[in-house]
Amino acid sequence: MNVTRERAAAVLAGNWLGASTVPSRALYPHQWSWDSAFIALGLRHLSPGHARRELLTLFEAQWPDGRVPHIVFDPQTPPEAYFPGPSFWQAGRTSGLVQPPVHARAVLAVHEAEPDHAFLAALYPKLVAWHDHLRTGRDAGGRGLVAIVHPWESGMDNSPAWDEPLSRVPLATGFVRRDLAHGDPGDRPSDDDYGRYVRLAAAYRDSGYRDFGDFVVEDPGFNALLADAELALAEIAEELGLPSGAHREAAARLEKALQETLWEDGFFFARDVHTGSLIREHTCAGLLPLMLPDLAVAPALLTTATGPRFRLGRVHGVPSYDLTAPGFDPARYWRGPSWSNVGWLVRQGLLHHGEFALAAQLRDDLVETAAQTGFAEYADPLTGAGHGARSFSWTAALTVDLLS
Ligand code: 9YW
Repeated sequence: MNVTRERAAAVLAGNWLGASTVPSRALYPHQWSWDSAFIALGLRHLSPGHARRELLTLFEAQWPDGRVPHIVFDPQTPPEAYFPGPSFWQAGRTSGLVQPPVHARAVLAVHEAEPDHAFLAALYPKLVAWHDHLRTGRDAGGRGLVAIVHPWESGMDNSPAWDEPLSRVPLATGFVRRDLAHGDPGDRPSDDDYGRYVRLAAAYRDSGYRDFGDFVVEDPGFNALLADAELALAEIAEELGLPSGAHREAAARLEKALQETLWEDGFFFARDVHTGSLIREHTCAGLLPLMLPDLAVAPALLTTATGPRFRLGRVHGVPSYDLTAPGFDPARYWRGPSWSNVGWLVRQGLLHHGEFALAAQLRDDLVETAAQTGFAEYADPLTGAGHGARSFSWTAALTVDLLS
């Protein structure tokens, strides 16, 4: 077996809790929603049974209203290991936010690695309920797009696109950040960001996890991933001998809404639902619609991806933020560094749009950067240097997938 693949497999084995995987032993010692989907994409090659368990464990924590929580807390882990923990969320053993819906794609991929009808049949209705929850409960703008109510829901916490809507949120005080015990403050969100995250999450919690609050945003990344997930759900339905038309129609509606309402000047921007305006920051979320095979504007989006803002193919991975923006920071979390999950998703998009050479180059770079950084959480796009946690689960899992 390839040495890098073996090392990646060892990272996953070390982060396995028994029925799910932690993103990182020290920094994120519980189960995270979209992490689990990416982790399952790697685990399926090593042990399909573990991959199925990972996803089944996550969906066992699904709420009756269909939402899949962004964190499922591990009861064995001491409460002080992570903030905000269960006592903050007051929602049993989960948080009340969500993360990008990449799960249907992961479920399908796990089934493809080792066909298991019972697994698909168990998860199909849960995935339908999850997507219905987003579609019916989150269309705050009435444009047929899902709105997120917290930066954590985007999976890209301190994206520069959130600065403006977040500036309306007052700062919370009187809490202790646990993340700084495990990371360089220069690699992490700022104290002000954290104060606003906590305030916003507390307000959402106090509304019974129902009301749209101060931060309501249509994110092109989240919506593109939901459209892709509907396409995956259509394939799952077909495998099960069920009608799939409604899923394909849902994907087409999302794609149309993305193009009609978030596309401008060669890019997909987020919309601040409170002001109705687009937030004109070029972040990697705006590249994720490349995942959609029928995307009419793909050639123009590829031009932006390979142009000066992202320099795809000429830097390491996919920068999380515009390389030409004054606020670009190669080390700070979602304000510049390249993340392997985004690289993996963009590579899928390149394959869908016939960019095979660029896809192969991206794949080689993702694998090499992961191996050289000890499977870092994120990397400097200009130098390839690792930042954040090491032995990070999705970096390892997606390396396994790219090498399989
Ligand atoms: C949080 C676990 C998560 C990822 C997110 C990343 C960060 C912090 O860590 O979020 O508390 O949710 O931004 O994408 O899922 O790895």
